[in-house]
Amino acid sequence: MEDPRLLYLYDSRKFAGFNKPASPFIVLGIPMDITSSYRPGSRFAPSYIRDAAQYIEFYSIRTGIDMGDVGFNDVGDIILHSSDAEENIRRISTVSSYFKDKGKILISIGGEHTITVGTTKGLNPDCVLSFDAHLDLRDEYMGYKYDHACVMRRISERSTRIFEIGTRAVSKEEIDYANSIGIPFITSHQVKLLGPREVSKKVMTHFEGCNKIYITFDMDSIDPSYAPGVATPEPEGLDPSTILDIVNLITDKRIIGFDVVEVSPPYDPSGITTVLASKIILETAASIFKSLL
Ligand SMILES: [Mn+2]
Repeated sequence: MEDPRLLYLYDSRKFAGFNKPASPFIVLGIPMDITSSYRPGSRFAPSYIRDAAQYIEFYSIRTGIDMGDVGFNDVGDIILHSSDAEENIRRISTVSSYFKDKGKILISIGGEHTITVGTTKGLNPDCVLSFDAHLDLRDEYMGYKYDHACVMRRISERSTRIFEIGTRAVSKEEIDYANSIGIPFITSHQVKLLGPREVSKKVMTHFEGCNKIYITFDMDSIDPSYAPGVATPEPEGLDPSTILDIVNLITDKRIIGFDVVEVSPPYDPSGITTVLASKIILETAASIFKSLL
């Protein structure tokens, strides 16, 4: 009998056209777009990113891995409620837990950043690495606890160990909270001064003893000159090569999943942000696959 958790899935176009059940990688679209405060449209990102992936090379020079051989198993999109964020987090968690039980590595394409509250609930990592311009550590935003500005706060409440990279847009309350419970963050400016090797060392030290690591890529961590089509653009961001270098240095067998969130295709008329999002998915998957060999 089919697992009832799969009832929340509906079929979609495939990531770069891949449909390879034997692949260790599941691709899951999560087009949730309810709490975006500035530039909505992330509900369209899963299909745009899947489409853009079709037109880039699958061979990763960084890792020597041909993702064309490894492939992806794209299982479609989650059926979401149009206004109930908490119900959606429950559904996202339910579907994610199914693929965790199958021993797969879950690649989720958002949607707004709030989806990460659901994927991490379902996958239950003990450590989370977040690339983001924002700390997302607000207790609530506009009176609401399940919001894209509160993502890492909700995750931190499960005693998950967190590390944030690319920080440059924060509130005093968030910095106080991060310091009080010990969430290290490296600003985009510090990343530039330190370089990928030193940054990755700090992450690995903080994640010592972790068994299951999850990575979330908020595309607004990247400078708007490279990634203009995001819900909340923030100047002075990271460059894509630096992010991928850091990922390549920290990736090992402990990675159980990652997501790419906050792309807003209506604000990405050139398509450059969706191409970059699909490139990040390909390169990160290649790094993870290499660590499994
Ligand atoms: Mn953000």
